Amino acid sequence: MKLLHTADWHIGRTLNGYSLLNEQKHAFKQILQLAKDEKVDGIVIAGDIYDRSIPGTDAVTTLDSMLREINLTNKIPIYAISGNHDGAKRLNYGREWMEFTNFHLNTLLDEAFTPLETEDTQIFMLPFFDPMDARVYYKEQGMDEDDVKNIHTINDAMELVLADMYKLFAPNKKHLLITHFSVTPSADQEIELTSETSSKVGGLATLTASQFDKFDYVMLGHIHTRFASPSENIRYSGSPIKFNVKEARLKNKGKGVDIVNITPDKITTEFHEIRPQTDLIVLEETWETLLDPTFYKTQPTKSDWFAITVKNFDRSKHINVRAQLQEIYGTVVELDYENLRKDTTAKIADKNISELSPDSIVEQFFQSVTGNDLSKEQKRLVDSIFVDLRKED
Ligand SMILES: [Mn+2]
Repeated sequence: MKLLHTADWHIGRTLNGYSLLNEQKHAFKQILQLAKDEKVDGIVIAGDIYDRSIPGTDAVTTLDSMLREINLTNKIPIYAISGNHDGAKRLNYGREWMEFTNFHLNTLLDEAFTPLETEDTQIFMLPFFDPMDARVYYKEQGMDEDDVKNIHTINDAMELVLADMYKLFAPNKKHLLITHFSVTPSADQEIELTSETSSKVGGLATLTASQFDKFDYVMLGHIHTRFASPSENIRYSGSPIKFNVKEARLKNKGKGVDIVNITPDKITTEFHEIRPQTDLIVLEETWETLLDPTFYKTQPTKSDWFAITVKNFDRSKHINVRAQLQEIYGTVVELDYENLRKDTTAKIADKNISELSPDSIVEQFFQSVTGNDLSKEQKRLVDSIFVDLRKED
């Protein structure tokens, strides 16, 4: 069995207000062509298909035509799960009838316990979920109330989920997992090349590779670079395109997808690069250099996008800085000046409230307003409110 592993498409994403749709379409064409050339048995999309839970109409029509082209025009099966950016319930729309064309889509925890079976392989598809989802699920499964309340972290939840999956393992078959989480090589290691998500916050705490070692191969989404892959058999494909300047800065930046070849004796991974249509070029130069023709004539001006930091710059002495740079370079998606309170912007960008679990938002809010931590009783109350809310969802 041969699968193409990709993740984190984030269709509908913008970069400082600039749409990335054309770039995403360009990457998609290469992914589809590769799938056809390699005659794969399926395309795995390991979560964060859309950039947001309520995607814009242009994002919806773009994704629709991509999936149609894979699955209807080219009859290639799709194995997709939702990530933390997707709206699980919305994305679930059409799930049952899409099965008829081998478009397999899991967005809810309870769907993860029915693996897809081929003659020699079981494919488990575990969408992103948080500890609260696990509480709701296990409560519905009739788990003891006290045990349900002991599910606090994603580690607690994952232990239960994986144990239940292992029970379903058919002997003599290969076992694959598709999922969307931060997974590190070992417990004391933190992932530096994170997605926009800090690996330490709330329900998004990291998992460790050893938890998954009963699987023959794990295809991950969530972290946008394949260099964060925790092991040879537990792999991030990374996103097909660069989404921000931080990513463009990374030296080992080639974006792409994996071709995973599963045979009875071994599983091999082959990386295939996806070339950008419009690359994102990061420049950190002085004003004099930036305006010097001998410098900018060596740059892909007017074709690629630029993120520019002007070094040693006294802004008060210049006007229309952006206009001047755009005149030379074309699209300047980000303009920054050296020594201008970089610390504060970094902090704000780190604390993306949508990445926190609901209970930790309440905890942090309470902490910042009162200066005190929630008491045990208060925590219990917050927990039960969220469990009840989730049931109503
Ligand atoms: Mn992502």
